Amino acid sequence: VTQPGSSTQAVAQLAALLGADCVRTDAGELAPLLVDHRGLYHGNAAALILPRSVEQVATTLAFCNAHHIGVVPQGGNTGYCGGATPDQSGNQVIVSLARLNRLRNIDPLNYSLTCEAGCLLAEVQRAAADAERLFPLSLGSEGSCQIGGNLSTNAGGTSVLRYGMMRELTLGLEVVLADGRVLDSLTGLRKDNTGYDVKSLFLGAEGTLGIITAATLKLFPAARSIATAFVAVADVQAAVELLSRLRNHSGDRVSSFELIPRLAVELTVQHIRPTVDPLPGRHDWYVLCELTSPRADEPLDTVLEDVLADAYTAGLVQDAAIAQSGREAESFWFLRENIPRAQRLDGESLKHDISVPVAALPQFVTQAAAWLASHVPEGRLIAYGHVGDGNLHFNLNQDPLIAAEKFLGRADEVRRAIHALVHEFGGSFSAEHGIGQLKVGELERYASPVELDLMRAIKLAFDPNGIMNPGKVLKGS
Ligand code: FAD
Ligand code: 2HG
Ligand code: ZN
Repeated sequence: VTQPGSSTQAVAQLAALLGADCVRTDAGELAPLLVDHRGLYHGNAAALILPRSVEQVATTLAFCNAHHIGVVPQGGNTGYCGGATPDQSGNQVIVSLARLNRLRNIDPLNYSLTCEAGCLLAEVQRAAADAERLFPLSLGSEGSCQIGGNLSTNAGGTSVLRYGMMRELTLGLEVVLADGRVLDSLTGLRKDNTGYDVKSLFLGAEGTLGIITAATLKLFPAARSIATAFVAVADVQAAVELLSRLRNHSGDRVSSFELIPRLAVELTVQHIRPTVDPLPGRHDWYVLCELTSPRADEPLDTVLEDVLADAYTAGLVQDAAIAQSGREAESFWFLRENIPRAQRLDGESLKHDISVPVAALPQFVTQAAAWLASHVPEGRLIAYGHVGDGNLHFNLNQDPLIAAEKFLGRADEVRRAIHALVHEFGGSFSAEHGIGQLKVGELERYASPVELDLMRAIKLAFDPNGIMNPGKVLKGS
């Protein structure tokens, strides 16, 4: 938003306000923050701001607002849609939350925890576990993504089925607004009907409305009984039916239910050591399912075995391995969590983070797979993920015999076709990864005019100068 040339002066002023230690311009230090995790976007920045306190975040935003400088909040930079990457002008500043990483309070009786935005998700899970509680959000990137990034993308992952997405796991927020004012809504209240739920607008806003500096999160009783199985299923319909049976017979103890196609197993075994294929034969589809209970004496293995045996008799299940130890369960999860990395090591990918109603998933997969088989010989379908939420990563990997450019050249057409089919099924083209800069056009295409109007009005009310993460989520913002 600033004029070229004025940014050097602005950076010097920011350094004077915050201290030189908080304002970095070294090209080597900035380089990894200027490219997104998937390598889709490359930007530039006038500086990296590394605040140590909420007051320093407020000072930064008040200054940038007064000088119309674009601000790009950045957490762990693991996002999938280029939301944390600045534009190429070199006039924007990145505000990293990495040093705002204190656990402020844990309240076991209230089943809540308050932490700063820069805490890593894995650290928060550990802090909860140390207090014999569970913070259930679980993602493959949990060792490097931050709570602020999870809140801002409304992250999902592998336990949404039981515990919900980040929005449902949040009780309160502390946010610095675009003009530097601080919204302190860090309440641990479970019930609070006092007017509009303003804080909820920052969840999933991808840094376009303000910077989240802290959150109060919901905790649950720790899991004391766990049963995990890697199951070969007849098809996607069988997976959906198995989920329903498991939920019913276990008293809703299913915490994860992930669909995995054969190609995902093969690529992970091929590219990532030490991945082990849990079953001896080859099957088209698998699910990785986990049952958990806070009771130490709940016979979840027996429940799982019984349901799987019945499902085998009914022709839904073809084979299954029930983990005999925590180590074996970890090896099943190692396979699942490494699918994105295996995809990357195997070549180029086209990714579609879609959801449809769970019951419609089998029909959607059948139709979409048939279209791909007849129209896109350059790619191999690798559809996996959170089937219990109706959310699949409906991805394609480059056929090794086809040149990358030829495969990538099909991206727009394939996206168009898949998202059109998702729309027909009443689904979403952005189930859990967000919009960022990658899907701004898709939001324009699929959101209703009323929704877009309201979103623009909210943006204008919260950020009248348009400094917060310009160009992300809303077109022309
Ligand atoms: P970043 O990438 O740094 O930022 C993401 C967005 O949030 C940007 O728009 C940024 O500007 C904004 N932002 C960051 N911090 C703040 C803040 N404090 N205040 C305001 N705005 C902020 N996602 C899922 O939903 N489910 C999954 O299962 C999942 N699995 C993944 C597995 C792997 C291996 C990887 C690499 C990613 C995965 N993701 C998944 C995507 C990603 O990890 C999540 O979206 C995560 O929540 C992003 O957190 P981050 O700290 O890296 O955020
Ligand atoms: C997952 O569920 C992530 O593993 C990443 O959301 C999905 O790479 C992907 O498409
Ligand atoms: Zn996912």
